[in-house]
Amino acid sequence: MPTEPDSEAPESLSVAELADLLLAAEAEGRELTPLTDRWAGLDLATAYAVQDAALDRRLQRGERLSGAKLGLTSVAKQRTMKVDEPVVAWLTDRMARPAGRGVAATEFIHPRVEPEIAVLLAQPLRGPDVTAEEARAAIGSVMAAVELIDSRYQDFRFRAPDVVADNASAGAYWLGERRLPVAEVDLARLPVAIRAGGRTLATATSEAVLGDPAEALALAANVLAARGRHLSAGQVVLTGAMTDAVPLTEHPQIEFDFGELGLISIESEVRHAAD
Ligand code: OOG
Ligand code: MG
Repeated sequence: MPTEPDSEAPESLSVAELADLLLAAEAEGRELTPLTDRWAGLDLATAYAVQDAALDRRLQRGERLSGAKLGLTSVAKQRTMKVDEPVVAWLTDRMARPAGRGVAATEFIHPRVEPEIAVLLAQPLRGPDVTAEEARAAIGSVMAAVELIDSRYQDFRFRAPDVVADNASAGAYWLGERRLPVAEVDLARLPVAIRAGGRTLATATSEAVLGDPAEALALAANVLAARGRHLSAGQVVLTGAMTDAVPLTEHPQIEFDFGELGLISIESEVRHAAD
């Protein structure tokens, strides 16, 4: 039976209004139902326009663009999230967290953390038609990273356009302190082990990321090119989770051991009202 669209139905919202809706949900820690539940016509191009409009708002309020992230570049993530295409989103300096500093779970709706390989670009990268080889040549150094994702949608339930509009669930990220020149690592064979409470929760290698994180980097440049954007030298790119994400609140401390790239330990703190 057809239902009357209510006054808040996304049909009646512009790209700018959808960006505001998602940013307000983030600021207020409020969950939304997927936009596509009410607006089946929301396509990827419109969703990327919403993502770009939200980035403009972030920059207007003083955040600085620090780079880009990929999402859903591993089979593990695609299966769990039930979205089988990689997506690209923006990172700002506000999301960057200093190494060794804990995180307050109460800052977020339902935070999950996941291991990633991060690259620091020495050269700009402009699509279309960037190959993995060209992408690798643009990398200066390689680092371990942990991303905290915090979908603004209830229960992390979304379709591809929803998650694109929501900046691919970006919440926060930590970079490992050890930076290795790209020539000194085997980019497609970097290991990670996740440990918590004396147990190993998961292990993987960077091959899980589209076969090679350089493929993910090339994909980012090519997806950005479709809307006239590119990656700049000095930017960081998170190439996508190597394993499923771990709910932050299930463990007071989660260790991500990246072998030669070092260890990132995430401690979650309970923040008190007076803080
Ligand atoms: C979407 C973001 C996925 C990744 O690394 O695969 C992502 C999500 O799972 O909420 O950041
Ligand atoms: Mg991620």
